[in-house]
Amino acid sequence: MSGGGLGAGFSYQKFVHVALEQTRIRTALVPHPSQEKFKFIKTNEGNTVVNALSFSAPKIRLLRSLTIEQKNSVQVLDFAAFSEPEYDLPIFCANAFTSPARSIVVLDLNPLYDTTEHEDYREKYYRNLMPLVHKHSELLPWGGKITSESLRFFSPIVIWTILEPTEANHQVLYSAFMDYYKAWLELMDEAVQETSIEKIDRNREAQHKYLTWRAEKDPGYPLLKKLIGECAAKDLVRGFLFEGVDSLGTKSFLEYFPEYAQEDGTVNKKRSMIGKSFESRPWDAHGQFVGDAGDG
Ligand code: BLA
Repeated sequence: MSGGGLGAGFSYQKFVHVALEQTRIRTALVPHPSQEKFKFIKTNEGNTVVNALSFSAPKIRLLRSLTIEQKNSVQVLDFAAFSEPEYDLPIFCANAFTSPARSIVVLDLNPLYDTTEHEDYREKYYRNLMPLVHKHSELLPWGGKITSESLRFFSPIVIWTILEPTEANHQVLYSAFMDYYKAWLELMDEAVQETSIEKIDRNREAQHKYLTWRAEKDPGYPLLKKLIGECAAKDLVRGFLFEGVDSLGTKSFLEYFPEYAQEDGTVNKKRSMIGKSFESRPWDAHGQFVGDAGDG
């Protein structure tokens, strides 16, 4: 590859740096045990720098960030925050994959509970956040058809977009990222500890289900495999990115998502059983799910 495209030189390090600064204003971060284990990640490609950071804090079970930088080429951000099961807080999720051709972005406060099924959960967290998506969706428009299964992990304020990797778009994304992250920190600050064991168990299982999904089906996995090898990529996914998948619960992927079962009992490697859909944003301005209006 020659020179690289416009924009592929922009780094996501600043996003992480400022987000951690904002977090430290509100709470005390301590290194998460996974940080030491994944401090040095060796890649198969000399021009690639991988940075992995993880912390916990009161109320926050895991705050972790992974960036991948290839000079003038691919830039990756995977930043997420998971609360302790005593809270039903949404999961902060910022994923960006930038190549010289385009940036693929998901930015959301992923709901712990499906917001179409659980109206109370939608009201509790998203009603007041709808202005965020109104503010940012003009410059960060819906990215078109998407793996249908992903929708249940998205909230009505999700930013799913595909951008040209320009400096201007990098700034737009930075601004949305900070707004969304500050909104999450605000929710975290206000969150009140649940005392009912039943509700805590339910939160833990919901988080485990989410981790189980992403540890198995995340679209970043093939690239990680190519960069660091299959074994190391598996370790990174289960022990760092989606840490908790092996400790928060005991249910298997197929117990949560039986539609992926094959006749021989193994998990279907396809990312989607239903295929892609949702040509346009499937929520209205109030956060009500309207589905795939175009396809009827
Ligand atoms: C593509 N990444 C995508 C797509 C989505 C996401 C929606 C578009 C393809 C699709 O519809 O599936 C991201 N999907 C998510 C997220 C959730 C989800 C965040 O369900 C959360 C619930 N992306 C990364 C990382 C890498 C990466 C860390 O986040 C690389 C290390 C790469 N994402 C990547 C690549 C593509 C992609 C290469 C395009 C190829 C493809 O579509 O498979």
